[in-house]
Amino acid sequence: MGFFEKMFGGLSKTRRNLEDLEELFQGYAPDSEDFYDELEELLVLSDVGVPLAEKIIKGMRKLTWERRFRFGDEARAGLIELLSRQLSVGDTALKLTTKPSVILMVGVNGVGKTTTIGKLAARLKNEEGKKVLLCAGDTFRAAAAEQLGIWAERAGAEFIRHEEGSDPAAVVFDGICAAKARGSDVVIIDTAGRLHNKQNLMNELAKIRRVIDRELPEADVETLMVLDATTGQNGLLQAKQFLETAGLTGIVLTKLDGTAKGGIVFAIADELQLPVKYVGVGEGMDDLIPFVAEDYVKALFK
Ligand SMILES: Nc1nc2c(ncn2[C@@H]2O[C@H](COP(=O)(O)OP(=O)(O)OP(=O)(O)O)[C@@H](O)[C@H]2O)c(=O)[nH]1
Ligand SMILES: [Mg+2]
Repeated sequence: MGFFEKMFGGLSKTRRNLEDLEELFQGYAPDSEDFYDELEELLVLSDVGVPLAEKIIKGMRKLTWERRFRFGDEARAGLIELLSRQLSVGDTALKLTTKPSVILMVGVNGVGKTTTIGKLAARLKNEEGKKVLLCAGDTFRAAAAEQLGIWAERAGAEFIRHEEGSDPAAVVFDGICAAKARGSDVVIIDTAGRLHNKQNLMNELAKIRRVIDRELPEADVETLMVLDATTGQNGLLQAKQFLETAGLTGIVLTKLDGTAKGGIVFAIADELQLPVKYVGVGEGMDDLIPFVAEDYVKALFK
């Protein structure tokens, strides 16, 4: 199955939520206020957020006037264009040019960090021929390192862990040393799910970050925040905190398959000015898709 088909499948719940949109375009009249009201309502329903929905409506009015839309098809294409443009905020590709380079995976509890690392390791190895090392920076629970170890084996990646309760920054230090010694291309660091308002955990994250910067000052570092799409707008608040502490370079949006709130990507781009780099559409190894804005928007429509 191609990426577009997977994305299309993953967005089925959101698309169902937007079904009325098609009807709206069928009965389209450029000067109908109902059209704009209903469009705004649908956008809010799929978790675009009120401020951004209003902005999109404004943009839609402007485009309609500028291009003299008369038919539903024109308006539909205009909306797709507007929404795609909304998602252009930086590079969606991972920048991993140095050897080694680092991916630091952060986010609150249970959003899918460890699973995403497993999927990503498999992708980098199989698609790009990279030598990947997974580093168990989640020392909070022994089970966390075990879970990552299983993914390392599945993905054919190397694996570094310490005992439960040890200092995550020390594991990261070891992971980086091992990567240098073994000639790894990418070190992916798992971290404990931390609540953004737990100051000590956020400090721990900052410490990990300092170790990376000290040991690999020249390295490309991607700090990806994993966001659970089912949490919708709430996730945005979390992301803002992580942005301050960890200096994020992008977002991975997981569990799109389980939600009708796929509109959240627009709010992420708007409020965080960060690119979504991957989306998760299931629990399997292949269920991680590189994010392509235009495909995403097209998959929202039938
Ligand atoms: N449906 C679906 N489930 C997912 C996806 N990504 C992760 N999951 C599931 O979400 C659950 C939590 O995933 P983990 O990877 O353990 O999440 P985590 O962020 O590492 O959790 P903690 O380490 O406890 O903070 C697991 O059951 C995963 O299989 C996704 O894209 N779609
Ligand atoms: Mg985990």
